[in-house]
Amino acid sequence: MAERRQFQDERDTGVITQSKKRLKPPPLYKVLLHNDDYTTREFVVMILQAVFNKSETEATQIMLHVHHNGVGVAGIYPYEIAETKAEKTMSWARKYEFPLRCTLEPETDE
Ligand code: TYC
Repeated sequence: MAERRQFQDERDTGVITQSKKRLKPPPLYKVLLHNDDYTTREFVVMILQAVFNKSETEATQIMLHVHHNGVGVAGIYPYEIAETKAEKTMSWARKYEFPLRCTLEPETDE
């Protein structure tokens, strides 16, 4: 019992020390949506709402930005979340046979 307690205490101390020393904000990635001539505007707006949790107004603004500028930011997240959202987007697009492209770009403070 005493041994187990000691182990527990040591482990807890280790964790606290580690987080104090090493906890840094995770590097962030932009999820970019690319324009094309075939994916419908409605589909892009749906993706922005369903995958990137945007309101209809915000989703429409982002879609139009991509339509006019060729590329735009759907959202900014830690790597694994960005990757999952990009995969979900491409998987939906493939299912509906749209050529919509979604890529990641490291976020750098400008
Ligand atoms: N250009 C498409 C059209 O006119 C709409 C579109 C917007 C497609 C954004 C892709 O990422 C995109 N139907």
